[in-house]
Amino acid sequence: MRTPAARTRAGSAALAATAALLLGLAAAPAAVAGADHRQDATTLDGLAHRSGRYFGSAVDNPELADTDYANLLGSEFGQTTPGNGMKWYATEPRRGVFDFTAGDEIVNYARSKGLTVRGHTLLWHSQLPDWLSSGTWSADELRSILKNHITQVVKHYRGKVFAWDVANEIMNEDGTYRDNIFYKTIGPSYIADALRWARAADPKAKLYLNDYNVEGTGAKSDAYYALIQRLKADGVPVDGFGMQAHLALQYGFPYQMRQNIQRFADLGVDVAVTELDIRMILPADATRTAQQADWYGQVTSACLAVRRCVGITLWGYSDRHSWIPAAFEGQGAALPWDEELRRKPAYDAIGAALTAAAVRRTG
Ligand code: G2I
Repeated sequence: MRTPAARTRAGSAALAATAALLLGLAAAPAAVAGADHRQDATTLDGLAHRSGRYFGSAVDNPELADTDYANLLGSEFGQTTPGNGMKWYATEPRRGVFDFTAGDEIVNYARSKGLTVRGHTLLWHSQLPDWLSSGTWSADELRSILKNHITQVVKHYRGKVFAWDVANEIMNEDGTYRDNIFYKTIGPSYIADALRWARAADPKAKLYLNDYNVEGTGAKSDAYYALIQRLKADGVPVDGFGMQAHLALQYGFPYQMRQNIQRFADLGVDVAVTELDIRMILPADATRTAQQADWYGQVTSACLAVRRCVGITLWGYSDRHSWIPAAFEGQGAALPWDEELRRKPAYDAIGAALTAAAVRRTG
């Protein structure tokens, strides 16, 4: 539950007033005891909800101890994704020995704040436990290890996680399969099997393939398009395509993002923007910050233009906690909130795009 004080954070009023004006409301909806942020037009998630979408942010376990950060996460967003807590190294650190501590902590936090949870991720080439990546496995052994992992993790979170990134980053840039341990040992059938095992463990969770550099049309997104088409034709349970959207100003906006989202939707799957951030070469200046805001607005509009684009998740919402400076030297300032948790122009651009879509929907 949110306190009235949390609902009247500085700066909310301007966005709320714009939203209320555009929506023809006399004022932003009053804080009603028991109402959640999905009804609150002063938050990004509340605005997204008016178009039937969620707006979320990833969170890593240590960040929950940052109270200001955790509180804002809980009040502004309607969805979260554990940044690391549900990965294989965390959930099955020893073969057959499962540890759900980190994932549970985020699920419990999310429940206490009324946020939904996307599960990330059941299989990936990175952050595997040593016992798995350094072992030598036959195809049958690895298949059974993968089946057990997926079954245990998905069952544990049944009813608590509404969507899973079942397979993460399984393609190369040129559209060939990534040579991960599963592909090398089992061959491409591991993808369909993983989806089937996840479905068996939780028939209600939405099952996604998820990757980066697939936001625009190109060889990599073409490969996913063909793969999802084949999986569907074979009756394999695939429900969604996750576009991570780790964008960088210096590389240009993804080519035909809206059309690309639309073609996946036309295949009969949901699309989600799952890990959005827009980095730049530092230092951030007014021009770059303005361009970044424009891009945040464009991504939001591209998603909201397609009915089956179900929501947007930032990969962390503030520059205070971001993976980027450690991964890309000299780059950063990628999120809509700065290190002091102050809103940047990107925040208003997202709000404006969400508001415009809500007006189109109600108008
Ligand atoms: O790399 C950005 C994301 C790309 N898509 C898949 C995501 O799962 C991935 O997330 C990031 C996390 O946000 C980082 O926090 O994945 C990284 C690993 O590739 C995570 O970084 C690692 C650090 O490299 C480790 O040094 C650290 O021990 O996080 C670990 C746990 O804090």
